[in-house]
Amino acid sequence: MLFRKSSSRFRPPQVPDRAILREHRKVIDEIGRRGLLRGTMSLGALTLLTGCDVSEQDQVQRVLRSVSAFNDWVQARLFDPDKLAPRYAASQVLKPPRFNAYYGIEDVQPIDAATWRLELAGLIQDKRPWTLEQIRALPEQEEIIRHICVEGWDYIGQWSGPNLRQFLTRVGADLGAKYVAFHSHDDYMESIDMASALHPQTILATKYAGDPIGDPYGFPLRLRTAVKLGFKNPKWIRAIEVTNTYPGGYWADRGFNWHSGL
Ligand SMILES: Nc1nc2c(c(=O)[nH]1)N[C@H]1C(S)=C(S)[C@@H](COP(=O)(O)O)O[C@H]1N2
Ligand SMILES: [Mo]
Repeated sequence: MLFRKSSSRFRPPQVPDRAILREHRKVIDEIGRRGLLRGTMSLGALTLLTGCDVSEQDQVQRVLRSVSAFNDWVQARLFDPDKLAPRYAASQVLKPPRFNAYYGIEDVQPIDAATWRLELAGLIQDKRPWTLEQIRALPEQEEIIRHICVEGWDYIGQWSGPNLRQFLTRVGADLGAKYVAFHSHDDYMESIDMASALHPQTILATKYAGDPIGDPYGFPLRLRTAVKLGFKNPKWIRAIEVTNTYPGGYWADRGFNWHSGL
């Protein structure tokens, strides 16, 4: 859960304090009035966030503001779904990237590239697993895009690797299916809608800023899509599954909106 990080800035979830709810009433009301939260966070998740203690109020405000900023960005593009997300200059890229996971960086378990395989499951014709060498031999696409985390921070990153649409096409995935689910080595699972999987800025990233992605950031393979919030970009992928059965996801199962993106 959001609150289970080993180096957690949050207390465990608890009944929100009325005074704290009052403190945040203004920003919550503002977001509610503009219908901004609707797309990203359930009332349950918001209630948990407002359960943070008084010293963490800045953090709560940052979370709410980032959700609101992201939703503004989403709304601005709703009328033109084919529009690409903004791309940035290489000089703006954060090096190294900023780490996040539902646990601390010291608990990251590095993956052995030699034994790693990408498994394929579900509505895919050719389910032969892929080695890292085979993945690296595919044409690469680079995206310099903004990564936005609902915890209230963002950075511009430079990711490259095979385009997901091309990969799915090549392995004979049913592109008319509803969902693409990504299973990770750390028990994380997130899934996205097929339209987002096929978006031109959705890639299977093997590199960050031109070098193989570092262990904490998802080595050897992570999803990077410009049309979803940070948590919909699974790291350390071990399997890709195409399915018509709603797969849910790590954060969706904990109250965040499953779509969380365009
Ligand atoms: N496997 C896995 N992927 C994950 C997570 C995780 O805990 N496990 N955290 C997500 C969240 S909340 C964010 S913000 C990004 C952070 O990616 P970064 O460390 O490369 O910045 O990874 C996402 N992908
Ligand atoms: Mo995140």
